[in-house]
Amino acid sequence: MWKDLSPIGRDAESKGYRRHAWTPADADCRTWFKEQAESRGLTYELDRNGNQWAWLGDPAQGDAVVTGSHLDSVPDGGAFDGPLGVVSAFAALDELRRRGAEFTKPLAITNFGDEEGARFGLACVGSRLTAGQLTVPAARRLRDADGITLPEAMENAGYDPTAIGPDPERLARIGAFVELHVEQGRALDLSGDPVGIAGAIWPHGRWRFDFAGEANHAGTTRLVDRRDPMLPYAETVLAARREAELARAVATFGKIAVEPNGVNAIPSLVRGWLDSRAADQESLDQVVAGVEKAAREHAERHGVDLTVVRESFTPVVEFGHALRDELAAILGAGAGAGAGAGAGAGAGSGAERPVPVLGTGAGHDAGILSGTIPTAMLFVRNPTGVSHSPAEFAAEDDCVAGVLALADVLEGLACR
Ligand code: HGY
Ligand code: MN
Ligand code: MN
Ligand code: MN
Repeated sequence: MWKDLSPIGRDAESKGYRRHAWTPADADCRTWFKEQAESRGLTYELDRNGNQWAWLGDPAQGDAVVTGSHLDSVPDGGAFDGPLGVVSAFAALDELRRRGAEFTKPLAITNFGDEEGARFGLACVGSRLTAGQLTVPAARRLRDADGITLPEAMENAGYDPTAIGPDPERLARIGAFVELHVEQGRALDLSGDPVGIAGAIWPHGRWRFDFAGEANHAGTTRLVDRRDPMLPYAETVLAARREAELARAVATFGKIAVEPNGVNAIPSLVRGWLDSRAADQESLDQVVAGVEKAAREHAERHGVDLTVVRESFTPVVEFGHALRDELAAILGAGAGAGAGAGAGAGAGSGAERPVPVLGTGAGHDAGILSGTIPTAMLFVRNPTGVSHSPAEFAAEDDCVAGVLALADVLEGLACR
């Protein structure tokens, strides 16, 4: 499975993945998903928001157990962020069939569309639309760097965008959603565990800072006559780092757009996007307020106008304790690398201690859906701790431990 998926959308030079929503690489991933589903005799379904589902059993029965993740990536993303959860879902089903497990509830495997928001700037579009956390007018206004709207991109990719919108009936038929994901940090590497359970997702958001100055000739304009927006932008990037350190949070200006973007032209506009996250809302508010205050002071000093727009925000996600505790009970101490039915419990890393529960600063579809249905997450050790980069990694043994743990969880939730 992995070898069929891994070449799709991989840049030969950077070795990173460029599987952006509704592009040919995304289409190839979707074809791969459909083939995996149909080759297992699962019922393939595409929902109104372009999310893919592979069903075992009749969804109308209700109380379905669903597992999966996303196949899209950030620019030059890693191989595991998203795909590990989808591949592990199919592999866990194969394992349960090997065990002879008898399903008492419907099971679905999913690929949620546009989780990374790399093309339109908003993360988790597929799950937000489904959960009613993104209105249809707002979704229709999403535009990529070339001015193509989300509906146009869906249509160009052969999908009908006219039906996008909330899907409460679908969610009402789901009893639990469990997403397996590569850890985007080193907590499991430090604790020596192959698998962990998600505790909470930090509150996080994206803010756009528009610094509007005055375009002019780079060579003939005296320094005193300039209203150069690049200067307050640069000072704001440094201020963001300081504010994050003070609040024990994180803040990143990872994306910038400059107009007219000419080497020999002082910019008229510098647009920077801030991604900030913190363990609690108060700290996050402190960072953003501090960055905005600094940005306004620097902009004023350089005679530059500033507009700040909050483009997206996800409040803290505390994964429901009931499902999380059920996972912990199913997995017992040391999930994962065992062999055989229910082997997750007690087998695995050999260290007889509860499966660790981790917080994360990364957003996920499971986080978006947790407002509507019980959701939980499993993390698989990433010894590099790096993510959103080709350096992202998970060792094969740990991926197998993740599959066995997921199989144990699905068996505990959906089988006799
Ligand atoms: O940005 C995130 O946290 C996620 O990877 N979309
Ligand atoms: Mn990601
Ligand atoms: Mn992800
Ligand atoms: Mn000239």
